[in-house]
Amino acid sequence: MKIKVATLFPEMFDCMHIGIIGRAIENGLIELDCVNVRDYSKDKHRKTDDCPFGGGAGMVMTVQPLHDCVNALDPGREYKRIYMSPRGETLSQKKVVELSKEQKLLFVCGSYEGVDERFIELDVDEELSVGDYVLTGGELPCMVTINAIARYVDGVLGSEQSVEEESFANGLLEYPQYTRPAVYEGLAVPEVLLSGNHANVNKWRKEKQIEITRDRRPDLYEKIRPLLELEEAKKRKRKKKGGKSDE
Ligand code: 4G4
Repeated sequence: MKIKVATLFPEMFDCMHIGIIGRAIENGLIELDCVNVRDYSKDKHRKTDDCPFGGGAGMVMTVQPLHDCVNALDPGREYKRIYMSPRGETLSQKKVVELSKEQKLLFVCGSYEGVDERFIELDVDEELSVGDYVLTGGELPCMVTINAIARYVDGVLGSEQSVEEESFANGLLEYPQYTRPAVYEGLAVPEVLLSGNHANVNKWRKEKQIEITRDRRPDLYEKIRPLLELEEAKKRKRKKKGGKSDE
């Protein structure tokens, strides 16, 4: 997957070369190219902002450097162009999976009070937000989005780590995890996890997922409830027929 980023702070993206995403870049699974919008300013002082028409506080990024930058990076309009903005569509796991299917993504990070609206009109395919809060720039939201997408690129996660089994894949929050030691400060790991009975382990984990989701995220629980009720009904039917349960 090819990813380009237009930003006034390309150095912020140095941290993308650490850890799992860093390894994916090293292995050529992801190509990340971060470019300074300022390099495209035609102003003699390399200015990239100006005061807003109509007045008001703060500065607005001017259209010329952004337009020239994006069209130098993607002259053939081959990239899906995404502008990080608090008024964009909220990023969800569904949206992450959708974006992970693209071959070419170009992110634009705004600073100050945002960008001249004509840039969005001319050069942006979609506006994307990482949540209902305001940051000083689009860089952190962009990195959050790239990180979430990269996990779905083939080969990025090790074979043991799977994106299928995790939280949100089945609409439920994660079950509690434990590792050695079996007792710490008097706190023991739940018995069933040491039993070696995989069917019982899976049953316990699913029950915990449901309990945690119901308690912490009633909104998610209500969405998944019809599915859970369907599963319960199927289980009852199987029991009646005397068939083998999968749990
Ligand atoms: C566009 C318009 C994204 C970009 C205004 C960007 C939060 C998010 C910015 C601004 C951002 C988000 C400066 C308010 C840059 N903040 N929620 N800031 N502001 O995804």
